[in-house]
Amino acid sequence: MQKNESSISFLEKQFQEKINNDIKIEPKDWMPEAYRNNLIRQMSQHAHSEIIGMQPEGNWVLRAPTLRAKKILLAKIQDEAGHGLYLYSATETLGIDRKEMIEQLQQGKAKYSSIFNYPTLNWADIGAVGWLVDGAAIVNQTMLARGSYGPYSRAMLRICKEEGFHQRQGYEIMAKMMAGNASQKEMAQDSLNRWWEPSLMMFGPHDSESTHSEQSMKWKIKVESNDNLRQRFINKTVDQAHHIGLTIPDKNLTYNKETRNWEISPINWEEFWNVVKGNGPCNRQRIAHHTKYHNEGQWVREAALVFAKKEMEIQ
Ligand code: BYC
Repeated sequence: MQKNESSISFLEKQFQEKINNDIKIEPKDWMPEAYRNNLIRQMSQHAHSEIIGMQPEGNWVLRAPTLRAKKILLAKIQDEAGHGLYLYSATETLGIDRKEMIEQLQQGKAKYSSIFNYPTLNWADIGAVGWLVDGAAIVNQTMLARGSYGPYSRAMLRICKEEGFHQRQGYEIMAKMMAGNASQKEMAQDSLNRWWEPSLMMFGPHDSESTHSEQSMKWKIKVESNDNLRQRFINKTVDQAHHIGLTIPDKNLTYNKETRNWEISPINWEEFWNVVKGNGPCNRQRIAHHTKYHNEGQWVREAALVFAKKEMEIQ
């Protein structure tokens, strides 16, 4: 027993040294169970966010204003599905099955990003999702690409490249509307008013309230804090908004010349936790929709398995 404990502490020490020296942890390497479980939690949440995130955008495919806009939106949503697939595969390398992850999502045991519980009410919202939601995701994921777990960090590299296009297509929609007539401008501003604060919440609670940050940063599952990333996003986005004539919906927004940061009003954390706990405007709708279409796709999964089995028999 004693020997076992000392060999585990030796392995833990070696593991931490690898992390401190920026050597990636790979699936077959030894890792503490808590590291594995923390990664499964975060990566599966991330995968679910990509998949659930297709719903608010899918709502506008049939109503996109031009064929060009429809083609771009379809390609973007398809990219999000791809991100979900890379992330489910990367999470499976930790020893959990995709079926189990999906059950956890549908039973409310696994989370997905709070942002996808808000509705897309008009075309400007598609601009706001690309500009703000993908914009926030890039800031967060560029950091995650430097994380310690090999398959997760490598998935982030490709995902970030694709998110770059997504962010620009969203900003293009907003810029076009801001160059349009009065009602188009009003629609774009109204959309920013509704999506601004929820997009700031994507980065999670303040560092002082974040349960996982301390351990996750020690293990380099995250390499920057929630508040740092949120501030970086605010600084980038405020300038982008002003550039096209949008007003950030915060009467206390001020530029601090010393810190070179845009400072904002306190965030409504009560709303955030309410949404995270399942009581946002669309939480129930999102899970019901996922469950319905997942069940309807059962025959496709069965057919794919039979096909794969037959192919193996032929070889
Ligand atoms: N929403 O200790 P903390 C996309 C939870 S999709 C819900 O700071 P952590 C796109 C947190 O899970 C890409 N829950 O947590 C797709 C924890 O609860 P549990 C979306 C949140 O993990 C389609 C508790 O609060 N990006 O771009 O250290 C169309 C305490 O938090 C949220 C990702 O998924 C939230 N916003 O840090 C368009 C990024 N925030 O788990 C676009 C991957 C916190 O103990 N995730 N919670 O029950 C992360 O980077 C980290 O998990 C977070 C939070 C920074 C979000």
